[in-house]
Amino acid sequence: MNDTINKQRRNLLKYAGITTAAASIHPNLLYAMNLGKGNLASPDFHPDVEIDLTQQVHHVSILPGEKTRVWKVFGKVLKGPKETVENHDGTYLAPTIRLHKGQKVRIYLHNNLPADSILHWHGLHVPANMDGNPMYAVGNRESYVYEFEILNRAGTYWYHAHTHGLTAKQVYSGLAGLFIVSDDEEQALGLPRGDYDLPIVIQDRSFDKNNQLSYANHMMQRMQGFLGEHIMINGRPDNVLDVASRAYRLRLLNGSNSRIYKLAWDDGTPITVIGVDGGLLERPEKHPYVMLAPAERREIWVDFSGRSIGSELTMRSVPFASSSHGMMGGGMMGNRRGGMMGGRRGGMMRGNAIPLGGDYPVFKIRVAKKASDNDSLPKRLTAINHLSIKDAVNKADPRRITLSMRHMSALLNGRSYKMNDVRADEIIPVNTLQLMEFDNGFHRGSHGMMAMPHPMHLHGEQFQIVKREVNSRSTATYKTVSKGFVDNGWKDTVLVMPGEKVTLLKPFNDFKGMFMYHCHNLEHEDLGMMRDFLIK
Ligand SMILES: [Cu+2]
Repeated sequence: MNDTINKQRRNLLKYAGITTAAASIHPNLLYAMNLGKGNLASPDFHPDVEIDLTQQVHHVSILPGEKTRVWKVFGKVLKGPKETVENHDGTYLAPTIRLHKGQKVRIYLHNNLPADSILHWHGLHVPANMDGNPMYAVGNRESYVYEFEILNRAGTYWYHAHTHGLTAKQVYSGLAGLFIVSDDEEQALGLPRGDYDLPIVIQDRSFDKNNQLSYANHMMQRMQGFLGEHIMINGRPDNVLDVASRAYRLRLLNGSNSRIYKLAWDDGTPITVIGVDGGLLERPEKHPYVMLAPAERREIWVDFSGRSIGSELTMRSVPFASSSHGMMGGGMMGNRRGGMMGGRRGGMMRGNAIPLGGDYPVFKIRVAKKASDNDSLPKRLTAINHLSIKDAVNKADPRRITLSMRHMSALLNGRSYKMNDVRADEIIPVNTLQLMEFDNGFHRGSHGMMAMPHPMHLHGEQFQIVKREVNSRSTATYKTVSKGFVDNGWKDTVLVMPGEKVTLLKPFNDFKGMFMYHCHNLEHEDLGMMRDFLIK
């Protein structure tokens, strides 16, 4: 057994890029690894559910004509309810995993791809060595065994590749899927179920003339983030969803690499939000539109019972500005698909890429049949334990994380990502509540071509947003998006606009080790806009 553990240790050190000798002078590293779990199944862990996920190259029919080469995750239930894994044929989209709070799950990840890879369970509160840190990437024909208990409340979570320097490309190729958690409280609410509980994964992709996914990787694209030509829903280009004339629960995930959506129903119906990243809100909220940044989720309630059979309703992304002088570059000129080039600020014409902040349809709902029953929207959805600044151990001295972009790099507190490079200000005592700030040019004043929105994600437990502040230079930009933030629930990703500072409260309970924080514009992440916290 010791030999096995030592072998794992050596392998992990190898992935971490350092020698065993060097590790002795990096006590944090060994601390973080919690060795003995991870690569192998533990005999002491008794799973309720066992899942096999195999990643491999696959060819699927997405567009008419030639098949598209994708990186596909195939899921299989080895133990537990068959409905735990739902595979999606004919798309790059990874299987949907459905688990219940309190279940213990073991997931065998088999990597048959011609690259190193590792999966991260986005939004889930799991031990550090189960979190998919890039240091745990496994190579071709290697496996990683995850074992954890579902501690999260019911919600729409997801999972995706988190491989060092390759996250954007791997997610784009198909390594991302939904991870839906239920719990008893949520099940008792009487929200729409089954066919009426509809996940909607929104992504953008570009295809070349042979139907192959195209992902250019030039510096300008990396600085702005990838923007595709087609909006895909659940991995498919046919964005029409047939519904019955009744209430639905729509679970929206923005699984795009960098595209931010400003979603609004085209007939002016307000959007009724019932949940965000970390599950249900206390009560439903109506917004004229909602912002959905990469990695964010919104659960919305929509009742089609008053609509006639055959009627349609379209969810559009409507114009917004994405930089302080970006009213044009941001697409406020009413850019449409295939119309004038947006992204002047990006400086590059990228074929028919839909501009960020443009005006375009995302998906269409068609009321196709009459429903015989309906659900009614509960006035109160759940109780949320509101965190309080007075309970933060650093209430007088928030941890500030500044976001910046310089020539060829994207930085957090002026630093670029490096594996096992924890600095003094990145060490956090376990079981503490921390007051934190993401500062996107709020203090220095936002100007220059590098002022961009950044969807910031913290691994580990969900956090709560305390306040948003914006500097005077950026208020015009800000007004085009501010009614679309839903800041009342539990969050794991927050969109920080140019010139903005977001203050939040984040608990770091239960698990020690390395937990990442990074921009979820995946091109920014791969460009270095990522760091680790060491919880100890
Ligand atoms: Cu970013």
